[in-house]
Amino acid sequence: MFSLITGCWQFMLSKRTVRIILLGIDNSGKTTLFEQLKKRCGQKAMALRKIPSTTGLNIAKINHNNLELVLWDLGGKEGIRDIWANYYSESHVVLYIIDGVDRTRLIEAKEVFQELLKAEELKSKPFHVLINKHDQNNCVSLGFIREYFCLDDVTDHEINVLHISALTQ
Ligand SMILES: Nc1nc2c(ncn2[C@@H]2O[C@H](COP(=O)(O)OP(=O)(O)OP(=O)(O)O)[C@@H](O)[C@H]2O)c(=O)[nH]1
Ligand SMILES: [Mg+2]
Repeated sequence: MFSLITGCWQFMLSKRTVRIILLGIDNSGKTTLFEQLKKRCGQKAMALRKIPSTTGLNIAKINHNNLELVLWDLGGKEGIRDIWANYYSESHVVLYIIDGVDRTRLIEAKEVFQELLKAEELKSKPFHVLINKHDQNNCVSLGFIREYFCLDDVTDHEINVLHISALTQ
């Protein structure tokens, strides 16, 4: 999973600090991924199965190959999403997390994603769409999300889509 961060090579080669913003609707697994990344980098992390819903922002700084990675994990509940826009202009890379198991909320995840694509401050920044909870055997396929989110129609962002399991990998 760490490769999804180190995959942002273009930015890493050109900057000393890379700011990565984790977005997605609540319960998609953003904070689990955030804590897992901290743990993988030797930092103190919360017990993964005891993470409460995020009410604001979690920040971590990770040093990797002489680079400073700044992770911003934002709360995804509907009433909190208004604060997201405060972080767009300073961010370099967007990780958009989807719960790949909860089909009842895919439409909401899609609508929120489409709003992000319209944000001027995120224009031309790379998006990594991470279909989380791939440890569950009913997780949706890459092809389904690519089609359902109309990812092939997006022309003004570099978009990568991949499965992850924030909890177990
Ligand atoms: N099976 C499975 N469950 C996961 C995975 N990642 C997260 N979860 C569970 O999903 C639930 C929500 O995880 P969070 O990381 O709190 O989700 P969030 O996106 O940060 O939610 P908000 O802070 O409310 O926006 C928790 O019960 C996690 O244990 C995963 O890879 N697999
Ligand atoms: Mg959270």
